[in-house]
Amino acid sequence: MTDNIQELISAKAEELFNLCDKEGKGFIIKKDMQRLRDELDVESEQLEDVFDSLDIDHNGFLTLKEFTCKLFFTNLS
Ligand SMILES: [Ca+2]
Repeated sequence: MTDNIQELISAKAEELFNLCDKEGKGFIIKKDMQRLRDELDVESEQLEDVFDSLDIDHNGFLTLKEFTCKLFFTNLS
């Protein structure tokens, strides 16, 4: 299921990132990520899992680079 979410996010990474980062901070936190719940019709826990898997340096912030970088590698595997 998490894989499906990552595919969805991958397909429109930048659009979804901007949806989370409404304030234009340049990064998103877990709370911002919850804005995707309605958009992707997924559970809050699943979004947290995706967040954790994308947050490569585990600092609690997701930059657009992290958002798209990891997805790039996910697509390759
Ligand atoms: Ca990070």
